[in-house]
Amino acid sequence: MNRAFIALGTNIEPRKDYLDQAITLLSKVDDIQVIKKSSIYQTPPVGYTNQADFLNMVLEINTLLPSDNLLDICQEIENELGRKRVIRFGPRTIDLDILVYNEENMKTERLTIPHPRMSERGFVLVPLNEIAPNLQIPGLGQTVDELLVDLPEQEKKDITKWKMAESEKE
Ligand code: PH2
Ligand code: MG
Ligand code: MG
Repeated sequence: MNRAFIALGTNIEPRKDYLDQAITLLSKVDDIQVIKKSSIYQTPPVGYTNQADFLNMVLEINTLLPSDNLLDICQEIENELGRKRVIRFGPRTIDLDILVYNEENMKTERLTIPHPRMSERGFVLVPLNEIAPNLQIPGLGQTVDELLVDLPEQEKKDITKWKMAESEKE
């Protein structure tokens, strides 16, 4: 069995529905079990800033799939949920990024693991720290908790736990 962490991000409404649907679709894959879910966080856009705030969260999964097949599944779910690739780092219905896969430290044309920008991103480290603070990031020699402590305050100050408004609850 392989252990992996996947980051989810969305900034096109209905954002919460896109997160829920992505988790449902991942759970339906025979060779994937969702083990842990972080809370949902509201986060300011990073990289391309002229766009709406994101909802971000992180999942821990167990899977029998090799990492490149896991990537195929992530991309199929992004396509199924209407992801259009227009602007790099731009608005999206859903983004599914493999952060960590076992102790792998690898780079192919399609996939780099651990995710190359994860250690700079509060919107990844804050939810990941909630479910796996002691996870060692392969190749970095630091745990999630240590990376988060080292992250500049600027990158984490506007990240808040998200709660669904009363009016939106079914
Ligand atoms: N994803 C990006 C670029 N910028 N900013 C936030 N807050 N959350 C994201 O998920 C995100 C982003 C590229 O994948
Ligand atoms: Mg991404
Ligand atoms: Mg992506």
